[in-house]
Amino acid sequence: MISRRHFIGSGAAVAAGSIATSKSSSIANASHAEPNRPVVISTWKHGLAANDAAWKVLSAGGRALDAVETGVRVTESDPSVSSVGIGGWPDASGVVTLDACIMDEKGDCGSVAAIEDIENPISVARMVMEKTPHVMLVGKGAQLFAVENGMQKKNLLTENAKAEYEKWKSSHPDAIKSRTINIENHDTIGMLAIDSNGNLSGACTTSGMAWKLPGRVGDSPIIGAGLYVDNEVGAATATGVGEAVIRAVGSFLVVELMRQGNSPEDACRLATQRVIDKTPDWKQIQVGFIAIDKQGRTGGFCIQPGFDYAVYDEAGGNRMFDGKSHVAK
Ligand code: SD4
Repeated sequence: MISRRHFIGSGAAVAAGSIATSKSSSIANASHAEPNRPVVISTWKHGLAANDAAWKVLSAGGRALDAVETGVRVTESDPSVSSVGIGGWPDASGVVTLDACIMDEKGDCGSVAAIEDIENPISVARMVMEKTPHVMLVGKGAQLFAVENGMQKKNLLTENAKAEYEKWKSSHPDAIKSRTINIENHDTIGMLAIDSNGNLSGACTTSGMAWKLPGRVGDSPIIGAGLYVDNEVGAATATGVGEAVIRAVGSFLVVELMRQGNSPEDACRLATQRVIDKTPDWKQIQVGFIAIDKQGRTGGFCIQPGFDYAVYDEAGGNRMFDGKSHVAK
């Protein structure tokens, strides 16, 4: 099955060297003599509401780490978002499993994967980072850790998500047996922020690909793939088909490209080009990155048109940008 955003049908016009630009991100990318701070950037339209919450923290002089956790919790707790937290579409057996990770200015990080019945996995990821000697907890252990640290278990499968699942299941009765991964549109939230002290942090949280094989984990909780922060250089996060992002160690790659002197947008463009080069069926998938650098410049780039992201800073307020894409609109 082809998804609306991450998988496309055949016949997409490939722009040989041409780039689709429906709206310029030049405001956010204008080079500043003085660093632009604070700034928050996040993936997709649900990023606007998440940015609003993050901005409250940042504009009060708060830490980027608190801003990104606060921001993405809004999306996790919104049952109308079918790709993150409560309301997320389940796996092929009808179970909602969530993945999330967080990384701060010190290079500390925490992550949870395939966690069930916990609405805000980003806060569990933060507790893994702050309260354990580990980076990543998965499945039952992650859930137990969350409950022991005061989080409530809750049914995350909303009536709407259940109805979508039943619709899908009735048209794919052998989906698990045949080990076919049928992937629908899923829009992870990745958020990056720089605070007024110039410190960077990032968070990424998702219910992963809808109808995934039980046990499947994508890029979103993998440090370096779904998210990476280096306080000397910048930060990046990914959305789209996680398998392709993991293979390219995508977010780490974006940060390394910025370290080599590329702007955030150029780094995202070069990293999505790398994904294309390494993915034989790249015309069928969507991958997008967003990035922020130490100067507070932001940018994004994707393979297919249709990816957008939200940026909030003092000069421009909270607004959307269309991600430039390798494939023309
Ligand atoms: C995954 N990267 O699980 C996630 C899905 C996603 O926007 O980003 N959707 O592969």
